[in-house]
Amino acid sequence: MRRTLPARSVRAVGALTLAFTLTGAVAALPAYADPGPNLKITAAVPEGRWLRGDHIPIDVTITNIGDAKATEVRATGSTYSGPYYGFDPNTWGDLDTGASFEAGESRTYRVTGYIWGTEAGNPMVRIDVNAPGDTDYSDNSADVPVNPIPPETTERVAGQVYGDKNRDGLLSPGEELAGLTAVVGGPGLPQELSVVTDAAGRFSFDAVPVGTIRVVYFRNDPDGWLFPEGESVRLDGSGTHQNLSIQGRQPLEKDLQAKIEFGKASYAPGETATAKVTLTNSGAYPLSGLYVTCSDPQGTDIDLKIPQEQWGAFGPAQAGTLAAGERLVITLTGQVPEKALYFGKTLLYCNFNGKTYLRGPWVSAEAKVPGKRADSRGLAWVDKNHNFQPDEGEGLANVTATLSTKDNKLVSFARTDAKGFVTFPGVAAGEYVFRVAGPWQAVDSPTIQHVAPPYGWEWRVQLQPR
Ligand SMILES: [Ca+2]
Ligand SMILES: [Ca+2]
Ligand SMILES: [Ca+2]
Repeated sequence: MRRTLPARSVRAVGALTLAFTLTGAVAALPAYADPGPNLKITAAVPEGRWLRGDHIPIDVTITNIGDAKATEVRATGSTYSGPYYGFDPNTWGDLDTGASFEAGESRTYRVTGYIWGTEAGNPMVRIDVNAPGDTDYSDNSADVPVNPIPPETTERVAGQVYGDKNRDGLLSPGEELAGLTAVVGGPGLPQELSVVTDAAGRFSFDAVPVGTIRVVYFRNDPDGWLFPEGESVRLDGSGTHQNLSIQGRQPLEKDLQAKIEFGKASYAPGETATAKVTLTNSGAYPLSGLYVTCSDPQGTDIDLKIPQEQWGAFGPAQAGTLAAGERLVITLTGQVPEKALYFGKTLLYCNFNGKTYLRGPWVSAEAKVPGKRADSRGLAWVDKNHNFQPDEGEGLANVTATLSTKDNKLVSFARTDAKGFVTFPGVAAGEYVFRVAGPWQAVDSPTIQHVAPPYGWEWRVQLQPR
Protein backbone atom coordinates (compact mmCIF):
# COMPACT_ATOMS: atom_id res chain seq x y z
CA MET A 1 0.00 0.00 0.00
CA ARG A 2 1.30 3.40 -0.94
CA ARG A 3 1.37 6.00 1.74
CA THR A 4 1.11 9.60 0.69
CA LEU A 5 1.12 12.81 2.59
CA PRO A 6 -2.18 14.67 2.55
CA ALA A 7 -2.01 17.52 0.10
CA ARG A 8 -2.23 20.17 2.79
CA SER A 9 0.75 18.75 4.64
CA VAL A 10 2.86 18.87 1.51
CA ARG A 11 1.93 22.49 1.00
CA ALA A 12 2.59 23.19 4.65
CA VAL A 13 6.08 21.75 4.35
CA GLY A 14 6.63 23.94 1.33
CA ALA A 15 5.56 27.00 3.27
CA LEU A 16 7.84 26.11 6.15
CA THR A 17 10.76 25.59 3.78
CA LEU A 18 10.21 29.01 2.36
CA ALA A 19 9.93 30.54 5.82
CA PHE A 20 13.18 28.95 6.97
CA THR A 21 14.96 30.03 3.85
CA LEU A 22 13.82 33.59 4.25
CA THR A 23 14.90 33.80 7.86
CA GLY A 24 18.16 32.12 7.06
CA ALA A 25 17.61 29.37 9.60
CA VAL A 26 19.24 26.08 8.94
CA ALA A 27 17.40 23.21 10.53
CA ALA A 28 16.39 19.71 9.74
CA LEU A 29 12.95 19.64 8.21
CA PRO A 30 10.48 17.40 9.98
CA ALA A 31 9.02 14.49 8.07
CA TYR A 32 5.53 15.88 8.62
CA ALA A 33 4.23 19.44 8.87
CA ASP A 34 4.42 21.25 12.17
CA PRO A 35 1.05 22.00 13.68
CA GLY A 36 -0.65 24.91 12.00
CA PRO A 37 -4.03 26.60 11.67
CA ASN A 38 -6.07 25.96 8.57
CA LEU A 39 -9.26 27.93 8.04
CA LYS A 40 -11.97 26.69 5.73
CA ILE A 41 -14.90 28.78 4.63
CA THR A 42 -18.37 27.99 3.33
CA ALA A 43 -21.03 30.60 2.70
CA ALA A 44 -24.57 30.81 1.36
CA VAL A 45 -27.61 33.06 1.37
CA PRO A 46 -30.06 31.52 3.88
CA GLU A 47 -33.41 30.19 2.65
CA GLY A 48 -35.91 32.95 2.12
CA ARG A 49 -37.83 35.00 -0.39
CA TRP A 50 -35.37 37.86 -0.63
CA LEU A 51 -36.20 40.96 -2.55
CA ARG A 52 -33.88 43.31 -4.30
CA GLY A 53 -34.71 46.03 -1.77
CA ASP A 54 -33.83 43.81 1.21
CA HIS A 55 -30.70 43.75 3.25
CA ILE A 56 -29.93 40.22 2.16
CA PRO A 57 -28.00 38.05 4.62
CA ILE A 58 -25.18 35.66 3.90
CA ASP A 59 -24.30 32.94 6.41
CA VAL A 60 -20.54 32.54 6.55
CA THR A 61 -19.22 29.43 8.29
CA ILE A 62 -15.56 29.41 9.21
CA THR A 63 -13.95 26.25 10.54
CA ASN A 64 -10.41 25.78 11.71
CA ILE A 65 -9.65 22.31 10.33
CA GLY A 66 -5.98 22.69 11.23
CA ASP A 67 -4.34 21.49 14.41
CA ALA A 68 -3.33 24.82 15.89
CA LYS A 69 -5.20 27.89 17.01
CA ALA A 70 -5.85 30.54 14.37
CA THR A 71 -5.56 34.14 15.49
CA GLU A 72 -6.07 37.49 13.75
CA VAL A 73 -8.72 35.85 11.62
CA ARG A 74 -10.24 38.38 9.27
CA ALA A 75 -12.83 38.05 6.53
CA THR A 76 -13.82 40.35 3.70
CA GLY A 77 -16.18 40.15 0.79
CA SER A 78 -16.66 41.85 -2.53
CA THR A 79 -18.84 41.62 -5.60
CA TYR A 80 -17.20 39.28 -8.06
CA SER A 81 -19.71 39.76 -10.88
CA GLY A 82 -23.17 41.19 -11.52
CA PRO A 83 -24.71 44.23 -9.85
CA TYR A 84 -22.86 45.64 -6.86
CA TYR A 85 -23.70 44.02 -3.52
CA GLY A 86 -22.37 46.22 -0.73
CA PHE A 87 -21.92 44.85 2.78
CA ASP A 88 -23.68 46.77 5.54
CA PRO A 89 -21.49 48.78 7.92
CA ASN A 90 -20.17 46.85 10.94
CA THR A 91 -21.61 43.61 9.65
CA TRP A 92 -18.39 41.60 10.02
CA GLY A 93 -18.10 41.92 13.79
CA ASP A 94 -14.85 40.45 15.12
CA LEU A 95 -13.97 39.19 11.63
CA ASP A 96 -13.18 42.82 10.93
CA THR A 97 -10.94 43.38 13.92
CA GLY A 98 -9.39 39.90 14.18
CA ALA A 99 -11.02 36.80 15.66
CA SER A 100 -9.56 33.58 17.07
CA PHE A 101 -10.51 30.01 16.25
CA GLU A 102 -9.26 27.09 18.30
CA ALA A 103 -8.25 23.97 16.37
CA GLY A 104 -11.45 22.25 15.33
CA GLU A 105 -13.62 25.26 16.18
CA SER A 106 -16.36 26.32 13.79
CA ARG A 107 -18.56 29.40 13.89
CA THR A 108 -21.22 30.81 11.60
CA TYR A 109 -21.61 34.55 11.10
CA ARG A 110 -24.62 36.17 9.52
CA VAL A 111 -23.47 39.19 7.54
CA THR A 112 -25.79 41.41 5.54
CA GLY A 113 -25.57 43.58 2.47
CA TYR A 114 -27.65 45.39 -0.08
CA ILE A 115 -27.76 45.27 -3.86
CA TRP A 116 -26.93 48.87 -4.74
CA GLY A 117 -26.32 48.21 -8.41
CA THR A 118 -29.32 48.75 -10.65
CA GLU A 119 -28.37 46.63 -13.63
CA ALA A 120 -30.17 43.40 -14.42
CA GLY A 121 -28.88 40.05 -13.24
CA ASN A 122 -27.74 38.90 -9.84
CA PRO A 123 -24.53 39.45 -7.90
CA MET A 124 -21.90 36.81 -7.28
CA VAL A 125 -20.12 37.67 -4.05
CA ARG A 126 -16.70 36.36 -3.13
CA ILE A 127 -15.83 36.02 0.52
CA ASP A 128 -12.29 35.43 1.75
CA VAL A 129 -11.01 34.52 5.19
CA ASN A 130 -7.39 34.88 6.20
CA ALA A 131 -5.21 34.19 9.19
CA PRO A 132 -1.42 34.25 9.47
CA GLY A 133 0.10 30.84 8.96
CA ASP A 134 -2.91 29.18 7.33
CA THR A 135 -1.45 25.93 6.03
CA ASP A 136 -3.72 25.73 2.98
CA TYR A 137 -5.16 28.75 1.26
CA SER A 138 -7.13 26.77 -1.30
CA ASP A 139 -10.17 26.57 0.97
CA ASN A 140 -10.23 30.18 2.16
CA SER A 141 -12.63 31.58 -0.45
CA ALA A 142 -16.28 31.03 -1.17
CA ASP A 143 -18.37 32.32 -4.05
CA VAL A 144 -21.95 33.08 -3.07
CA PRO A 145 -24.70 33.63 -5.62
CA VAL A 146 -27.18 36.20 -4.31
CA ASN A 147 -30.45 35.48 -6.10
CA PRO A 148 -33.38 37.61 -5.01
CA ILE A 149 -36.89 37.19 -6.41
CA PRO A 150 -36.77 38.53 -10.00
CA PRO A 151 -38.10 42.11 -9.91
CA GLU A 152 -40.48 41.44 -12.80
CA THR A 153 -42.38 38.94 -10.63
CA THR A 154 -45.97 39.96 -9.88
CA GLU A 155 -48.68 38.68 -7.60
CA ARG A 156 -52.38 39.14 -6.90
CA VAL A 157 -53.38 41.49 -4.10
CA ALA A 158 -57.00 41.56 -3.00
CA GLY A 159 -59.20 42.28 -0.03
CA GLN A 160 -62.18 44.03 1.41
CA VAL A 161 -62.53 47.47 2.93
CA TYR A 162 -65.11 48.58 5.45
CA GLY A 163 -65.94 51.57 7.60
CA ASP A 164 -66.37 50.55 11.22
CA LYS A 165 -69.42 52.71 11.86
CA ASN A 166 -70.41 51.06 15.12
CA ARG A 167 -66.82 51.10 16.40
CA ASP A 168 -66.82 47.42 17.39
CA GLY A 169 -63.59 46.71 15.51
CA LEU A 170 -65.33 44.25 13.18
CA LEU A 171 -66.98 44.27 9.78
CA SER A 172 -70.66 44.57 10.65
CA PRO A 173 -73.46 44.28 8.08
CA GLY A 174 -73.80 47.43 6.03
CA GLU A 175 -70.26 48.67 6.74
CA GLU A 176 -68.81 47.58 3.37
CA LEU A 177 -67.36 50.57 1.52
CA ALA A 178 -68.39 50.40 -2.12
CA GLY A 179 -67.21 52.72 -4.87
CA LEU A 180 -63.87 53.69 -3.31
CA THR A 181 -60.86 53.84 -5.57
CA ALA A 182 -58.32 51.40 -4.17
CA VAL A 183 -54.76 52.27 -5.13
CA VAL A 184 -51.48 50.37 -4.84
CA GLY A 185 -48.31 52.41 -4.83
CA GLY A 186 -44.77 52.01 -3.62
CA PRO A 187 -41.10 52.66 -4.37
CA GLY A 188 -39.98 51.43 -7.77
CA LEU A 189 -43.48 50.96 -9.18
CA PRO A 190 -43.55 52.49 -12.65
CA GLN A 191 -47.09 53.71 -11.96
CA GLU A 192 -49.84 53.40 -9.38
CA LEU A 193 -52.49 50.75 -9.97
CA SER A 194 -56.10 51.44 -9.17
CA VAL A 195 -59.43 49.63 -9.08
CA VAL A 196 -62.87 50.54 -7.72
CA THR A 197 -64.34 48.57 -4.82
CA ASP A 198 -67.49 46.60 -5.55
CA ALA A 199 -70.74 46.52 -3.56
CA ALA A 200 -69.10 44.28 -0.96
CA GLY A 201 -66.15 46.66 -0.58
CA ARG A 202 -63.96 44.14 -2.39
CA PHE A 203 -61.00 45.04 -4.56
CA SER A 204 -58.51 42.95 -6.52
CA PHE A 205 -55.25 43.71 -8.31
CA ASP A 206 -54.20 40.84 -10.53
CA ALA A 207 -50.54 41.64 -11.04
CA VAL A 208 -48.70 43.89 -8.61
CA PRO A 209 -44.90 43.92 -9.03
CA VAL A 210 -43.00 42.60 -6.00
CA GLY A 211 -41.37 45.05 -3.61
CA THR A 212 -40.55 45.53 0.03
CA ILE A 213 -43.13 48.32 0.46
CA ARG A 214 -46.43 48.28 -1.36
CA VAL A 215 -49.13 50.50 0.09
CA VAL A 216 -52.84 50.04 -0.44
CA TYR A 217 -54.84 53.22 0.08
CA PHE A 218 -58.15 54.68 -0.98
CA ARG A 219 -59.45 57.70 -2.87
CA ASN A 220 -62.88 59.15 -3.51
CA ASP A 221 -63.94 58.66 0.08
CA PRO A 222 -66.53 61.35 0.81
CA ASP A 223 -66.96 60.27 4.45
CA GLY A 224 -63.32 60.79 5.44
CA TRP A 225 -62.56 57.34 6.82
CA LEU A 226 -59.13 56.98 8.37
CA PHE A 227 -57.13 53.93 7.31
CA PRO A 228 -54.40 54.11 9.93
CA GLU A 229 -52.07 51.30 8.95
CA GLY A 230 -52.04 52.55 5.36
CA GLU A 231 -51.99 48.79 4.78
CA SER A 232 -48.34 48.58 3.82
CA VAL A 233 -47.48 45.11 2.59
CA ARG A 234 -44.36 43.34 1.45
CA LEU A 235 -44.85 41.53 -1.83
CA ASP A 236 -42.36 38.72 -2.38
CA GLY A 237 -44.30 36.76 -4.98
CA SER A 238 -45.76 34.32 -2.47
CA GLY A 239 -49.32 35.62 -3.02
CA THR A 240 -50.14 35.87 0.68
CA HIS A 241 -52.03 39.16 0.44
CA GLN A 242 -55.21 38.08 -1.30
CA ASN A 243 -57.48 38.41 1.70
CA LEU A 244 -56.72 41.81 3.20
CA SER A 245 -59.34 43.16 5.55
CA ILE A 246 -58.93 46.91 5.80
CA GLN A 247 -60.74 48.80 8.50
CA GLY A 248 -61.65 52.46 8.19
CA ARG A 249 -62.38 54.45 11.31
CA GLN A 250 -64.00 57.81 11.81
CA PRO A 251 -61.98 60.27 13.88
CA LEU A 252 -63.05 60.18 17.50
CA GLU A 253 -63.32 63.99 17.52
CA LYS A 254 -66.36 63.60 15.29
CA ASP A 255 -68.33 61.86 18.06
CA LEU A 256 -66.61 62.96 21.26
CA GLN A 257 -67.00 66.59 22.30
CA ALA A 258 -64.82 67.84 25.10
CA LYS A 259 -64.80 71.14 26.96
CA ILE A 260 -62.64 72.40 29.83
CA GLU A 261 -63.62 75.36 32.03
CA PHE A 262 -61.73 76.82 34.97
CA GLY A 263 -63.81 77.52 38.08
CA LYS A 264 -62.59 81.14 38.21
CA ALA A 265 -61.17 83.57 35.67
CA SER A 266 -58.05 84.20 37.73
CA TYR A 267 -56.04 82.63 40.50
CA ALA A 268 -53.17 83.39 42.84
CA PRO A 269 -50.05 81.23 42.58
CA GLY A 270 -50.25 78.29 44.97
CA GLU A 271 -54.02 78.48 45.08
CA THR A 272 -56.06 75.34 44.42
CA ALA A 273 -57.85 75.78 41.13
CA THR A 274 -60.83 73.79 39.97
CA ALA A 275 -61.63 72.87 36.40
CA LYS A 276 -64.70 71.21 34.99
CA VAL A 277 -64.34 68.82 32.07
CA THR A 278 -67.48 68.05 30.10
CA LEU A 279 -67.43 65.07 27.76
CA THR A 280 -70.30 64.34 25.40
CA ASN A 281 -70.76 61.39 23.09
CA SER A 282 -72.75 62.96 20.29
CA GLY A 283 -72.50 59.83 18.15
CA ALA A 284 -74.96 57.01 17.68
CA TYR A 285 -72.80 54.27 19.25
CA PRO A 286 -71.19 53.72 22.66
CA LEU A 287 -67.56 54.69 23.17
CA SER A 288 -65.16 52.68 25.33
CA GLY A 289 -61.49 52.49 26.24
CA LEU A 290 -61.39 56.26 26.57
CA TYR A 291 -58.57 58.08 28.31
CA VAL A 292 -57.07 61.52 28.64
CA THR A 293 -53.52 62.82 28.41
CA CYS A 294 -52.78 66.35 29.53
CA SER A 295 -49.52 67.96 28.58
CA ASP A 296 -47.51 71.09 28.87
CA PRO A 297 -47.53 72.28 25.27
CA GLN A 298 -44.71 74.83 25.43
CA GLY A 299 -42.66 73.18 28.14
CA THR A 300 -43.17 76.22 30.36
CA ASP A 301 -44.37 74.17 33.34
CA ILE A 302 -47.23 76.53 34.16
CA ASP A 303 -49.96 73.97 33.51
CA LEU A 304 -52.22 72.81 36.30
CA LYS A 305 -50.92 69.45 37.53
CA ILE A 306 -53.86 67.09 37.86
CA PRO A 307 -53.31 63.93 39.95
CA GLN A 308 -54.07 60.95 37.67
CA GLU A 309 -56.64 59.44 40.03
CA GLN A 310 -58.94 62.41 39.48
CA TRP A 311 -59.58 61.15 35.97
CA GLY A 312 -61.03 57.90 37.31
CA ALA A 313 -61.59 55.39 34.51
CA PHE A 314 -60.32 58.00 32.03
CA GLY A 315 -56.87 57.86 33.69
CA PRO A 316 -54.11 55.32 33.02
CA ALA A 317 -56.66 52.49 33.21
CA GLN A 318 -57.88 53.69 29.78
CA ALA A 319 -61.33 52.39 30.60
CA GLY A 320 -63.57 55.41 30.20
CA THR A 321 -66.94 54.74 28.62
CA LEU A 322 -69.70 56.96 27.25
CA ALA A 323 -73.04 55.62 26.05
CA ALA A 324 -74.52 57.14 22.91
CA GLY A 325 -75.73 60.61 23.78
CA GLU A 326 -74.21 60.49 27.27
CA ARG A 327 -72.76 63.61 28.88
CA LEU A 328 -70.24 63.31 31.69
CA VAL A 329 -68.73 65.99 33.92
CA ILE A 330 -65.40 65.40 35.66
CA THR A 331 -64.31 67.92 38.27
CA LEU A 332 -60.60 68.41 38.70
CA THR A 333 -58.55 70.28 41.27
CA GLY A 334 -54.89 71.17 41.15
CA GLN A 335 -52.46 73.65 42.63
CA VAL A 336 -51.54 76.66 40.50
CA PRO A 337 -47.74 76.58 40.00
CA GLU A 338 -45.75 79.52 41.43
CA LYS A 339 -44.15 79.93 38.04
CA ALA A 340 -47.53 80.73 36.49
CA LEU A 341 -47.26 84.22 38.03
CA TYR A 342 -44.36 85.09 35.70
CA PHE A 343 -46.43 84.13 32.65
CA GLY A 344 -49.61 85.70 33.98
CA LYS A 345 -51.61 82.51 33.41
CA THR A 346 -52.06 78.84 34.09
CA LEU A 347 -53.59 76.36 31.70
CA LEU A 348 -54.86 72.88 30.95
CA TYR A 349 -54.19 71.30 27.58
CA CYS A 350 -55.60 67.81 27.15
CA ASN A 351 -56.16 65.18 24.50
CA PHE A 352 -59.05 62.75 24.77
CA ASN A 353 -58.58 59.48 22.96
CA GLY A 354 -59.53 55.84 22.97
CA LYS A 355 -57.49 52.64 22.84
CA THR A 356 -58.94 51.68 19.46
CA TYR A 357 -59.84 55.13 18.17
CA LEU A 358 -58.00 57.71 16.14
CA ARG A 359 -57.71 61.47 16.37
CA GLY A 360 -59.53 62.38 19.55
CA PRO A 361 -60.14 66.04 20.36
CA TRP A 362 -57.52 68.39 21.83
CA VAL A 363 -58.94 70.93 24.22
CA SER A 364 -57.37 73.73 26.23
CA ALA A 365 -58.39 76.33 28.78
CA GLU A 366 -56.54 79.17 30.50
CA ALA A 367 -56.99 81.16 33.70
CA LYS A 368 -55.17 84.36 34.60
CA VAL A 369 -52.57 84.47 37.34
CA PRO A 370 -52.13 88.25 37.67
CA GLY A 371 -49.82 90.39 39.75
CA LYS A 372 -46.41 90.35 38.12
CA ARG A 373 -45.19 93.38 36.22
CA ALA A 374 -41.96 93.82 34.31
CA ASP A 375 -40.53 95.69 31.35
CA SER A 376 -41.43 94.03 28.07
CA ARG A 377 -38.75 94.35 25.43
CA GLY A 378 -38.78 93.21 21.84
CA LEU A 379 -37.75 93.87 18.27
CA ALA A 380 -39.78 95.12 15.35
CA TRP A 381 -38.08 94.12 12.11
CA VAL A 382 -38.47 93.80 8.38
CA ASP A 383 -36.73 90.99 6.51
CA LYS A 384 -35.21 93.13 3.78
CA ASN A 385 -32.86 90.43 2.48
CA HIS A 386 -35.43 87.62 2.77
CA ASN A 387 -33.25 85.26 4.76
CA PHE A 388 -35.90 84.67 7.45
CA GLN A 389 -33.83 86.24 10.24
CA PRO A 390 -33.27 89.78 11.51
CA ASP A 391 -29.96 91.25 10.35
CA GLU A 392 -28.12 94.52 10.92
CA GLY A 393 -30.18 97.38 9.55
CA GLU A 394 -33.46 95.46 9.47
CA GLY A 395 -34.89 96.94 12.70
CA LEU A 396 -37.88 99.23 12.18
CA ALA A 397 -36.43 102.43 13.71
CA ASN A 398 -38.19 105.36 15.37
CA VAL A 399 -41.80 104.32 15.01
CA THR A 400 -44.54 104.38 17.60
CA ALA A 401 -45.47 100.90 18.84
CA THR A 402 -48.31 99.70 21.04
CA LEU A 403 -49.30 96.75 23.17
CA SER A 404 -53.00 95.96 23.42
CA THR A 405 -54.99 93.22 25.06
CA LYS A 406 -56.53 90.60 22.83
CA ASP A 407 -59.85 92.42 23.13
CA ASN A 408 -58.11 95.53 21.83
CA LYS A 409 -57.62 97.65 24.96
CA LEU A 410 -54.46 99.76 24.72
CA VAL A 411 -52.02 98.77 27.46
CA SER A 412 -48.84 100.68 26.66
CA PHE A 413 -47.11 102.60 23.94
CA ALA A 414 -43.46 103.42 23.29
CA ARG A 415 -41.08 104.28 20.47
CA THR A 416 -38.66 101.92 18.78
CA ASP A 417 -34.98 102.91 18.96
CA ALA A 418 -32.53 103.28 16.09
CA LYS A 419 -32.17 99.50 15.90
CA GLY A 420 -35.86 98.70 16.06
CA PHE A 421 -35.94 97.64 19.74
CA VAL A 422 -38.75 98.83 21.95
CA THR A 423 -39.31 98.61 25.72
CA PHE A 424 -42.73 98.90 27.32
CA PRO A 425 -42.17 99.65 31.00
CA GLY A 426 -43.92 97.81 33.83
CA VAL A 427 -46.35 95.70 31.83
CA ALA A 428 -48.37 92.94 33.52
CA ALA A 429 -47.22 89.47 32.45
CA GLY A 430 -49.45 87.96 29.79
CA GLU A 431 -50.28 87.92 26.09
CA TYR A 432 -50.59 91.09 24.06
CA VAL A 433 -51.09 92.23 20.50
CA PHE A 434 -48.15 94.26 19.19
CA ARG A 435 -48.63 96.95 16.55
CA VAL A 436 -46.57 99.74 15.01
CA ALA A 437 -47.86 103.00 13.57
CA GLY A 438 -47.74 103.42 9.82
CA PRO A 439 -48.33 101.11 6.89
CA TRP A 440 -47.04 97.96 8.60
CA GLN A 441 -48.58 94.67 9.49
CA ALA A 442 -47.24 91.53 11.17
CA VAL A 443 -46.10 88.77 8.82
CA ASP A 444 -47.34 86.02 11.13
CA SER A 445 -49.08 86.46 14.46
CA PRO A 446 -48.84 89.93 16.07
CA THR A 447 -49.35 88.30 19.49
CA ILE A 448 -46.44 88.39 21.89
CA GLN A 449 -46.03 86.59 25.17
CA HIS A 450 -44.72 88.89 27.87
CA VAL A 451 -42.99 86.78 30.52
CA ALA A 452 -41.34 88.34 33.57
CA PRO A 453 -37.67 87.71 34.46
CA PRO A 454 -35.99 85.33 35.06
CA TYR A 455 -38.18 83.33 32.66
CA GLY A 456 -38.79 86.05 30.09
CA TRP A 457 -37.21 86.67 26.74
CA GLU A 458 -36.94 89.37 24.12
CA TRP A 459 -39.73 88.77 21.67
CA ARG A 460 -39.60 89.64 17.97
CA VAL A 461 -42.33 90.61 15.56
CA GLN A 462 -41.61 90.56 11.85
CA LEU A 463 -43.44 93.22 9.85
CA GLN A 464 -44.16 93.84 6.21
CA PRO A 465 -45.73 96.75 4.31
CA ARG A 466 -49.48 96.65 4.45
CA1 LIG B 1 -7.23 27.20 4.73
CA1 LIG C 1 -68.29 47.27 12.92
CA1 LIG D 1 -32.91 89.26 7.19
